[in-house]
Amino acid sequence: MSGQVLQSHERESFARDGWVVTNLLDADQTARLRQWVGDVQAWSDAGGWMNHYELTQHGPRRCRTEYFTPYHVGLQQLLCTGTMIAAASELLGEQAVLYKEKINYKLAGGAGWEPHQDAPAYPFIESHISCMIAVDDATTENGCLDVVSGMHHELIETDERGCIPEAVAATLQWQPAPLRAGQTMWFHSRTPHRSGDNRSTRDRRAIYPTYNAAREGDLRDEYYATKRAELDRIASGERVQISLIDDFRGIPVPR
Ligand SMILES: O=C(O)CCC(=O)C(=O)O
Repeated sequence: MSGQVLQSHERESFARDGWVVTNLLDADQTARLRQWVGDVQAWSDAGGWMNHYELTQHGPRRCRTEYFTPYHVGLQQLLCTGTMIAAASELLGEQAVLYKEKINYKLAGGAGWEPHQDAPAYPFIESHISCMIAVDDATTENGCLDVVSGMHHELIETDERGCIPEAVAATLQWQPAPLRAGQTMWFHSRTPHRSGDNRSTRDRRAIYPTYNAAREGDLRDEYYATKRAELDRIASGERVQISLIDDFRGIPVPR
């Protein structure tokens, strides 16, 4: 590893806490990122990408688009080449490859996420890391992530939804992690995290790429084939199911 993308204190923070906030995009790159996410937001449902919706107090809203890199060159290059993949490789300690990607829009009125670790949602890989690239400022009002430091060495027992049981979550030391647009927060697959609803009038869009160790193979197609089949199988209940665990609090849009 050349260690040239991240500074040593950033790598140390990640190793100690299981998460770290980095500044990898400058103002021009951040402006382009916002434009590109706006492009994807304007796509209809007719395409190979996957759009998901939730019912908010303002009506039905798109809550997520995933599997978009095959259809957007700018975002494909951002997530699969250059600084992002180099940083992921440095934190993993070996060459990384993109496993999956999503945009969580969390538009004004959008729902948050229950306390969870990501590892149980990604059954095919052992070594993986994710980041949140803030497209808009993420604040405590519009639903930034809350994280727990130093808990990334163990898998916490899950409840029936695949999330951290309420009684356990209540004992953890949660810390809000607000981000400015363009900042990137890296977090370990076992770092407990959760987020609040967007109680503000401002959208809180963010991109979340997940990378795995290339040594484990390029498992992206396998992941998405399983996910598409699983989401088709699950009849929507009281909440929108957009993950392989039931961590999203969004309300389904009536058909
Ligand atoms: O975007 C958020 O607020 C949280 C997202 C999250 O934890 C997830 O997608 O697993």
